[in-house]
Amino acid sequence: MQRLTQFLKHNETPADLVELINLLMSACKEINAKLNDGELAGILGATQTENIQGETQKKLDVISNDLIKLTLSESDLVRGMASEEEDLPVACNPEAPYLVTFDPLDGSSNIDINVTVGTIFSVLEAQDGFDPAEEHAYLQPGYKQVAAGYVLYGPSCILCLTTGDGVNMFTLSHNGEFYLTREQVVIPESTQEFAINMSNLRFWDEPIQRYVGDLLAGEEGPLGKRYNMRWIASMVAEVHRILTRGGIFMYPWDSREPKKPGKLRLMYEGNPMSMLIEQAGGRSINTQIDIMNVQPKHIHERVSVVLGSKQDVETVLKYHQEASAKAKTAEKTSA
Ligand code: P6P
Repeated sequence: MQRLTQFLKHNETPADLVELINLLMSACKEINAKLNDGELAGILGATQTENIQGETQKKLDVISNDLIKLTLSESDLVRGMASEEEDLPVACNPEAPYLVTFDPLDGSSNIDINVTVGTIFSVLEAQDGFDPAEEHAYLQPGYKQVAAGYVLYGPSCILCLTTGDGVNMFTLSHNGEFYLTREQVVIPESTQEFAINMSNLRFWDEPIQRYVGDLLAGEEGPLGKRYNMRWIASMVAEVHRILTRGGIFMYPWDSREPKKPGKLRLMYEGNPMSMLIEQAGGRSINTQIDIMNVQPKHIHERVSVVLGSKQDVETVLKYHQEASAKAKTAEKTSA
């Protein structure tokens, strides 16, 4: 079995990127160990604080964030970092080559019920002339990422990684090494499994309501097949399922907070997951364009997400295009 570092070197990954990925993994292994201790470590439950997202922070959100922040800030590879749990970017080494954005513990509402959570990370090249303490340094579209991945803290601890040459998965062994367990992952073109939080149905835009209605119509409906549904409320787990057996995941805009394009964050959820999905042959859109083509305006900016098996995502895109065309025609008629 090939170890992570051996695999990356064999695939001619730049040496400093290999070192950065290993640094990130050292922090994630510590997070994994703390999660495994669960109640015994007395670190479950919520803090008294809220993050910039307006979410009450779990103790492990803060612990995971601090672990990654400490590990990266000591490195001469990281010029700065932006975290879901940090209001502002954190400047590190001004000469370093990389920027890192991350969600230290995605799905943390699942921790207290012992359900899968994960760390999501995205690596960008630092641009000279931009202060890494300012958010502008990070506002690069997703196609600029040099690496992206997640560490899934589930029944096993799995690193899913892309450095732009396909998607590979590595499982953590008791000896502390990540071993290659799935190489060049490919998502099936079409699926029979969808993931969306159905409790928001009445708040969705018409094209999403139409698409989900067609999914539920099954064999007799326009999509002509029966679908199954999953919702884990942990994006890392949903994406891992899609990379493993196909599917479509949706967290679209809804009218509960109409000024926000969606619930999920572009820089450290949408973009890294989109790079993985697209590198595995899937598609990832914000219902209008590919998420990795979105020009970020803020580090905590949100994005509508529809990702997974290419054919199914493109059906959602088609429904949105049809709705826009219909609205334009109606506008002309009423003018
Ligand atoms: P809801 C977790 O909080 C998260 O950011 C994603 O991991 C997950 O897909 C989504 O929110 C769940 O949201 O509204 O179903 O609780």
